[in-house]
Amino acid sequence: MDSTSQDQGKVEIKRVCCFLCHVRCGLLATVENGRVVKLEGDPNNPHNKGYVCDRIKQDRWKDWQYSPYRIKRPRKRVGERGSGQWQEISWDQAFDEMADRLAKLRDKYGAETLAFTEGTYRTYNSLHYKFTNLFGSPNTGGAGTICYSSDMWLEPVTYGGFASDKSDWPNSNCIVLWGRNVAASECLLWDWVQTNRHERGAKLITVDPRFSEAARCADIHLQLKPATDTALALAWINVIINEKLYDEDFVKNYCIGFDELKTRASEWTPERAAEVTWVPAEKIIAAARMYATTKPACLPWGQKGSDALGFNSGDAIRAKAILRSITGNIDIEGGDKLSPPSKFPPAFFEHAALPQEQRDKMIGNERFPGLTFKGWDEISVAFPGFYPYSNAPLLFRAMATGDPYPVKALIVVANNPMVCFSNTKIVHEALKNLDTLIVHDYFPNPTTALADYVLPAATWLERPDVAYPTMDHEAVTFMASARVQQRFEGGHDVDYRDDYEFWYGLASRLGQGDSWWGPKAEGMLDFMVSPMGVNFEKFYSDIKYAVAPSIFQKYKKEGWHFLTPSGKVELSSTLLKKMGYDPLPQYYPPKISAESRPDLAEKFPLIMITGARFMPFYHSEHRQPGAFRNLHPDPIFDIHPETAMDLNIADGDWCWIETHMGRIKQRAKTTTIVDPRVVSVQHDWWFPEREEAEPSLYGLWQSSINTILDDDPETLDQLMGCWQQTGLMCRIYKVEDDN
Ligand SMILES: Nc1nc2c(c(=O)[nH]1)N[C@H]1C(S)=C(S)[C@@H](COP(=O)(O)OP(=O)(O)OC[C@H]3O[C@@H](n4cnc5c(=O)[nH]c(N)nc54)[C@H](O)[C@@H]3O)O[C@H]1N2
Ligand SMILES: Nc1nc2c(c(=O)[nH]1)N[C@H]1C(S)=C(S)[C@@H](COP(=O)(O)OP(=O)(O)OC[C@H]3O[C@@H](n4cnc5c(=O)[nH]c(N)nc54)[C@H](O)[C@@H]3O)O[C@H]1N2
Ligand code: SF4
Ligand SMILES: [Mo]
Repeated sequence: MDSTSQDQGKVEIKRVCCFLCHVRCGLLATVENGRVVKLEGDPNNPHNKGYVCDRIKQDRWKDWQYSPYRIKRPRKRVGERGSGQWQEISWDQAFDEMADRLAKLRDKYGAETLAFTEGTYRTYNSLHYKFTNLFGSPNTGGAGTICYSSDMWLEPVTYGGFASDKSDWPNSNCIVLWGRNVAASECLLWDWVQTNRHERGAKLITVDPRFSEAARCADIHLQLKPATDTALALAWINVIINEKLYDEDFVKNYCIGFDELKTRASEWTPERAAEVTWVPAEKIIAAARMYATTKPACLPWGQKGSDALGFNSGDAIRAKAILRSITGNIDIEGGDKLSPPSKFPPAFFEHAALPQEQRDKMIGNERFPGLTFKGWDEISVAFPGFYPYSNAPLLFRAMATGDPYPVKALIVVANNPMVCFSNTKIVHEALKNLDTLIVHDYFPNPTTALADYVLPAATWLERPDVAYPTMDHEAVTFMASARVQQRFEGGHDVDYRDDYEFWYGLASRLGQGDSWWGPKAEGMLDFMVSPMGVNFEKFYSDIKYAVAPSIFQKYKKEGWHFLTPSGKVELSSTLLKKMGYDPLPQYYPPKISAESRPDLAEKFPLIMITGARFMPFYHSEHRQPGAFRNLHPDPIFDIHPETAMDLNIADGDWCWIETHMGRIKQRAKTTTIVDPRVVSVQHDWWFPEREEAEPSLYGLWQSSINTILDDDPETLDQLMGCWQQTGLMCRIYKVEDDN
């Protein structure tokens, strides 16, 4: 399946999975002489059925895959950290030196001195656990805390499995996009919504402070005040209970804690919620009725209306889980399917290899236990292959200060911490204070700029995979993805390695070799598909796609029970109570808001959303000059025309966006998609065309909103550790003097 020099002169069509976003469409690659010349949707792929978004359709991927900006060979820092002085070295030298440094640090400080961060699960996702567990460190952290993983933990707390990532979009009669705008974030899913609406007439409800692309197609759009989601959800629960719109049979037979829930929800009349959320009471009632009475309905996961809320994140996640439950939409066709416990073999994670005394050292264990080993141990029956996270804000503080112990080494794979985490100043201090920073990526970026070793990653066109979409409506879909692009282009001095080879290279030099599957990813993939009685090559040629059939209403089966402590859906959670937390959701204003910080309210009168997705960028990616950046040369924030007029700001003006942490600048776009009291600021901006060395770091400090967002532990969700990315406070003024 590899495209090698033997392929000279051949034109072939091969199947490959797109990893440009986590939807993961199946593609057909036209390969000429080992080089991909065309990508199009694979019509036989059961997941996307030929669909592709503009990133592929408009050939924009070519300016990414073939970008002259890519890292070509391993580099080692030779000057001061961040000085932009590098020496190119071989992979062997890099592996030898990195392994040597990590081993010495382990001897000096203990294995917990090594940390790892990840981002959007864009590669072989569990290998960092395997490596760090075998190394002896519990400190794997990343963006998951504010993306997905908190839901992956709190939903099982409620119903013993994860359901919001397996909503049955195509078969639902009512889809609720709550803090989700798949029209710009997961385009295939938007295609499912549109097809369903046009062919089956599904209703669409959107809950979004912006009048987003999805909102424009909605039957009911609730334009709420940012970060008041839990109040709104509690009011829906109030309406659904008071009007007896809940599924009485399901609640009676399969749930516990209904009376306590009823008491809590009674505090949240639509009128009270209207004051908090800005949404008129009649609209709250109409939406709650539509959701509860249109069967089946689904309420898929959304990052902004839950994980991004900071202090109130966990409550919002729980409130939505309760909505799915009391309406009886859990695990039914057209509702939110309950995933079975993960069947990934423990060999991918090696969690058992980490001794308890090391687990106990995980940073965040005490303060924000939800996502740490401690929290996962509580729900291990529901989720045996689990995803523990060190809390990132605490992890960076440990790197910066040595408290509670020195964290002196960091490995970063498929993540860009200098751009993606809040409070970049702390991240910067942290990375500057490391002994060893290792980054494996496609492109140089503000994080690689601070590294000791920068390793060039092979793209998903250059690596094989058994890929599975992270957002799907099927129980599980697997697809074979061939390595279609030749890695070593004739005449070009490049030496890319995929993520498996990266981990294996390090692991084998640190005595872990026997626990891995040999030097190439194919060994791991053979192991992965072996339960199907084939090797990877056979899987690619014969099986191609594997879809597990969905089994609905498992709870009706004799002897089956929800994988919660009580065996029922826990509307009031016995586990949260045992852990000392409120067993029911409650609304609290975010810690960074006029309500919580009256001292800042006058100075920072506008409410700020950050990071609403837009095409075709993906987080901090695609800023390199070329077919992506041409569409968005500059960072932009949305502001209502009346507010702009009050502030004497014209469309296109460069403006300062200031918070209590500092200021950045972006260009104003005047638009009525935001309320006059709200602005929406793009995230993750940096400028690959600018200087790499400090203090520039590719112009990072100019426009990246995360440089002026707070991650003070007091402001985080106190169980999950989520930091706040919306409902924030800022002021805006025109840049008059651009010095
Ligand atoms: N203010 C604000 N901040 C946010 C958000 C927000 O809404 N507002 N959103 C947050 C969310 S939800 C997330 S998930 C994070 C994401 O944050 P990040 O994970 O930092 O996301 P990316 O910028 O996509 O960075 C991924 C890096 O991985 C590299 N990469 C991609 N694929 C591979 C691969 O296969 N192998 C290797 N080795 N490298 C690869 C890319 O080149 C890129 O440099 O950002 C968060 N940050
Ligand atoms: N183009 C593009 N696509 C992406 C990404 C990307 O960076 N770019 N990132 C990927 C990743 S990692 C993720 S996690 C997903 C996220 O996917 P989504 O959750 O769909 O992404 P967002 O656009 O961040 O948020 C959705 C909507 O929430 C709204 N919103 C903002 N604040 C609030 C609030 O307080 N409450 C409510 N209810 N809504 C609010 C925003 O206005 C936005 O329209 O997107 C993925 N897809
Ligand atoms: S929607 Fe995502 S996975 Fe599908 S083609 Fe576009 S970028 Fe690739
Ligand atoms: Mo995310």
